[in-house]
Amino acid sequence: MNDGDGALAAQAQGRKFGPLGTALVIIPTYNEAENIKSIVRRVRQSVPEAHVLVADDNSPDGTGKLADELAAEDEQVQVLHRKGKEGLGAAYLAGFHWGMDNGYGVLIEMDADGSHQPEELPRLLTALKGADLVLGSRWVPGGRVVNWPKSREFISRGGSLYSRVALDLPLRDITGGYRAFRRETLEGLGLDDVASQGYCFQVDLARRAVRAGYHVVEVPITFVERELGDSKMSRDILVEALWRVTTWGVGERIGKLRGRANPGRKPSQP
Ligand SMILES: Nc1nc2c(ncn2[C@@H]2O[C@H](COP(=O)(O)OP(=O)(O)OP(=O)(O)O)[C@@H](O)[C@H]2O)c(=O)[nH]1
Ligand SMILES: [Mg+2]
Repeated sequence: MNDGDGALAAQAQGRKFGPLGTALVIIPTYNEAENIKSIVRRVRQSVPEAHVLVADDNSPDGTGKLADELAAEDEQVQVLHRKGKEGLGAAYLAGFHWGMDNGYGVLIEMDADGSHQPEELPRLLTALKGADLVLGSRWVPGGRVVNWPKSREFISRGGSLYSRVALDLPLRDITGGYRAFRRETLEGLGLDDVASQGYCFQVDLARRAVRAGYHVVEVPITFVERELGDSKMSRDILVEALWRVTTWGVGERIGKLRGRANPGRKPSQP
């Protein structure tokens, strides 16, 4: 939601948010050799106090080796080598667990391809001081995309709109992947049963955060289309998102109807 409106914002009023703790910027990579060095350098410059974790799925183009070189010369950069390509969702889950096991207070999601500008990280972190989860948002006032073909914008806007309506979520950019979580928020989302892989991984986490009653704030970002390397977006990822979002939406509506028929019954958890 936009900061300041809606039920959750009202609920958050008067709530005290604890200090943030050290931030870990998690960058999942698959064949990002052309991008990895510049993105990590930009993160380190933009938020020098934050640490970086590159979660690489054994990229055939040697991204993991380049990340090791960065880690060797900078103790605030770490690399999580995974055995093979398992999708964005699995890489983030592994990164979240690594970060929580190692005591980080803030876990940030960011793409390697430059679409998420590291220079906007300080704004996300400032917003997180008064929130449980901050979404970098292309579709709130002030947010925008640069160099995207109309077809891509249509798919992205449509995906968010469909998720908003099907799942009744008070959010504008539900598929975006530039986000900052407090660790306590992640701990409350029930990550162990998240099975989503691609875009719907992002929808799934946003849905869980809203259902759990967390204060979710959208901060406008400028999303820049990748200039180097190849997109991993595929038809399968879109079909997975459409299928899962529809299934969740239908499931939740059936749950509500059952709840109305049996008022004593506890609503199911996300
Ligand atoms: N570890 C890991 N990272 C992945 C995987 N698939 C995608 N990524 C990374 O996730 C981020 C987002 O992927 P992109 O291909 O840029 O997807 P996108 O931003 O939706 O698509 P474009 O706008 O076309 O770039 C990038 O940093 C990718 O390298 C995967 O299976 N494993
Ligand atoms: Mg991208």
